[in-house]
Amino acid sequence: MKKTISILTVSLFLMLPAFLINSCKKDPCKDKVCQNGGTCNDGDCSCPGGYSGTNCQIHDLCYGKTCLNGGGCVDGTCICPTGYTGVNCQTAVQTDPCQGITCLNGGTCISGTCLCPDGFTGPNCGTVVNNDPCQGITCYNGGTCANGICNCPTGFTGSDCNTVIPLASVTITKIVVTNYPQTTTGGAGWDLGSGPDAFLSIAQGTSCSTTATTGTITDASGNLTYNNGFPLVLAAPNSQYSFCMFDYDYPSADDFMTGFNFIPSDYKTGYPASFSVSNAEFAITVYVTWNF
Ligand SMILES: [Ca+2]
Repeated sequence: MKKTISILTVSLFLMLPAFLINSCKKDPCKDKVCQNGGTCNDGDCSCPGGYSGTNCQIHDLCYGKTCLNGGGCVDGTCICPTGYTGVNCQTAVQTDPCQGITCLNGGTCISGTCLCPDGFTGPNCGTVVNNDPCQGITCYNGGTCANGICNCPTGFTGSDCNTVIPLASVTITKIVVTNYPQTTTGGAGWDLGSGPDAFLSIAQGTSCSTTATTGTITDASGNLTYNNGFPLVLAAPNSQYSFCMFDYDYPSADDFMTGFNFIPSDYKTGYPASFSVSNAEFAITVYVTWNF
C-alpha cells in the first residue's frame, strides 16, 4: 500500500513542473484585437463574412453583393454591362430606337422611324419625292405628257398614244398646182394665143374622170390655186385616186393636159395640213384635213 502511494506521489511530483509551466504560458489572444466582430482563436482573428485581414480590419464591400446580368462588383457597386442598369444590374435599359438613325434633309426620328419633311421620303428621308406625275410615263408617236396624262397627236390614242386611230377619210380643202405642161406634147399652145382654161378632176380609181371637180381658171399661168369645188371628201383614203388636169374647150372636147394617181393615206405621216405630189410635168400641193 505504501509503495502504491509512493508511486502516485512520485508521479504527481513529476507532473508538477509541466503543470506549472503550462499555467504560466501567455494567452496568444490576450493582446489580439479582432475588429468588426472577429473572434480570436489561438492568436488569429476569425473574421465574419465580408471582413478579412489580421485584425478583420479589411471590409470587402462586394461581399454578399449580387450583380445580375453579367455585372461585376467594384467597391460595393455593381458595374453593369451595356443594356442593364439598376443597383444590381437588374433593369434592362430601354434602348433609344432612334439611336444610330440619321434622318436627312431635316427629317426627325420618332420611335426609330424618320419623319420626313415635305418633298422627301425614304427610310432616311434621303429620297426626293417625285413631284412630276409625268416621270416614268412615255407618250409614243409624238404624244406629250401633262399632269401624268399623254396628250396624243392626231391619229393616235390610248394612255400612251400607241394606239393608231384608223383613218376614216380625207377632206381636201384646196389644191395649188405648181407645175403643169405649158404646151401639148406636139409643142402647141393649149389655146390660141393664151394659156389653158384649166380645171381639175378628181375621182377614185386610176382613170381620169372628165367631170370637172373644180372650177376653171381661164387663160391659166403660173401657180394655180383651186379653192372652188372644195371641201371634197375622199371617203376611201387608202385607195387610189386620180388627179387630172384638163383644158376646157367648148364646143370642142376638153384637152387632157396631165394627171397622176396616188393613195392619199400614203401622205398621212404626221397628218400634215398639206402635202405635195409631183412627177416630171405635174406638181400639186393638196391641203387637207384628216378625219378619223
Ligand atoms: Ca381652152
